[in-house]
Amino acid sequence: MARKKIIAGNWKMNMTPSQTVELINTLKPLVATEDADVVFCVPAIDIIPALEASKGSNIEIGAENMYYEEKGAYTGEIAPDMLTDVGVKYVIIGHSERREYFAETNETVNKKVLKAFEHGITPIVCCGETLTQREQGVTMDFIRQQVKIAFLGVTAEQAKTAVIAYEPIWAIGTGKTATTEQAQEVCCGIRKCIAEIYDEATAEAIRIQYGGSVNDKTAPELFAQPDIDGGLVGGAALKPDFGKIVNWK
Ligand code: G2H
Repeated sequence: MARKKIIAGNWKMNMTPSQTVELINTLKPLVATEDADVVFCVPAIDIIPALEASKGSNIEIGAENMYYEEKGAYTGEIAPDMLTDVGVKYVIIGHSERREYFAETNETVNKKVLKAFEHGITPIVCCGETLTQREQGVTMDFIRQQVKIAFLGVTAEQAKTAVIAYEPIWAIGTGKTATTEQAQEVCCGIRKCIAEIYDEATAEAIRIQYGGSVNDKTAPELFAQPDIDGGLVGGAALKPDFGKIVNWK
């Protein structure tokens, strides 16, 4: 069965709650489609206004992060059932900015992925290499390690529903998109890695996004690749052009 595309916005640390309502009202008619799942991953404080504003539309709301414990003395963190209680369906896990600025590791990513599945939240698991790693020819070794650790203890049935976002760090917010060939090659490599961990059926089912300076010009070619099932979009998800990205065909 053909995989349905999934196009997600990663708002990062942008948009106040009132700006959230305004932006969703603007984007709602522009992102309407039945061809793709459309997810807006927003800052924690924007989740409730985003859910309210997106009612009656095809937009699903996701979080940008989540903690791997149920509750307790973890000042500043968001628990999984806080997300599910209000209707959050997706959570970005292990974005390179979380890894770089907030000391997330492959091990904490794995704990969060397991916890998300335990609560029925679909994780969007991020991976991607630095420029140095690419130049040294170790891109796939590095990403395979990220993916293998992220999915430790995850069942094949769970993995089939997961989303992986391949985001080369050198392409994030830099305006440098990976070439279509580079993005397809790595997404194909990730799918092979999933086949090795699980089986062909799981590899065929899992959705793999490309992320890193995606815009309405680059999206059509990227999303037409056989192993690229959509995108994780940062800067361009905050503009009306996101509608063109979602309706890329
Ligand atoms: C990569 C991406 C969204 P941008 O981080 O996750 O952001 O499209 O701004 O590079």
